[in-house]
Amino acid sequence: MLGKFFKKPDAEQSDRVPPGQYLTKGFPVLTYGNTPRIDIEQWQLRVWGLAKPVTFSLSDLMAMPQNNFTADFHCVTRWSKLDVQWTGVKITDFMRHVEFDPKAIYIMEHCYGGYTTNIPVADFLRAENFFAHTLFGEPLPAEHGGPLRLVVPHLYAWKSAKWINGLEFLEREESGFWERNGYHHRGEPWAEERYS
Ligand SMILES: Nc1nc2c(c(=O)[nH]1)N[C@H]1C(S)=C(S)[C@@H](COP(=O)(O)O)O[C@H]1N2
Ligand SMILES: [Mo]
Repeated sequence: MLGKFFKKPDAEQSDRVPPGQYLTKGFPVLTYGNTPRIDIEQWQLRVWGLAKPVTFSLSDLMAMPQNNFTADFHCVTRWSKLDVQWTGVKITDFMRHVEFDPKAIYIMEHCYGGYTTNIPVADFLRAENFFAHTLFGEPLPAEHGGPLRLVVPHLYAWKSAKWINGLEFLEREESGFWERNGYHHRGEPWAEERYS
């Protein structure tokens, strides 16, 4: 695991690297299955469940306030990448267009290709979360989730759904793909919430 691409954090960076993680300079691709083929014209992000149903196109997202973000990225398989630069839409701005029932406490994130992952509503609504369409100044490559992915910097990256196409608001916790397969139900890197 250690070697050319992975290194132990130096002192300056170590306070930014959660326990048991190693730094990588590259940006590995971690996908269960294949990169889905997506027609940008047909692309949709749909909201349903305990929320007023609404569908967004990519141009709807592009019409929302755009921001640059710098965020650290922590995969539960122990690689971390610091200072990833993204452009996109803050979840707090996006959520101005969504009305959900206060009884909803969990969200299932749905994706093109069938991947799912869950997140508590409170974790989803955090100010630092965003949808990204640009990575280091270039259109988000398909393998990293283009045209649009979610980024949730404070949780392990399996919560940062690539090719996201749905937010299902739920009254109770349901398991997504990795949660069903033994991963922790929340996934906080600083607490090493890796597996359940
Ligand atoms: N749709 C989808 N999203 C996904 C995944 C996936 O397999 N499918 N893998 C997750 C995992 S485990 C990680 S670490 C990150 C990896 O993102 P990257 O491939 O851009 O590095 O995406 C997350 N989002
Ligand atoms: Mo991951």
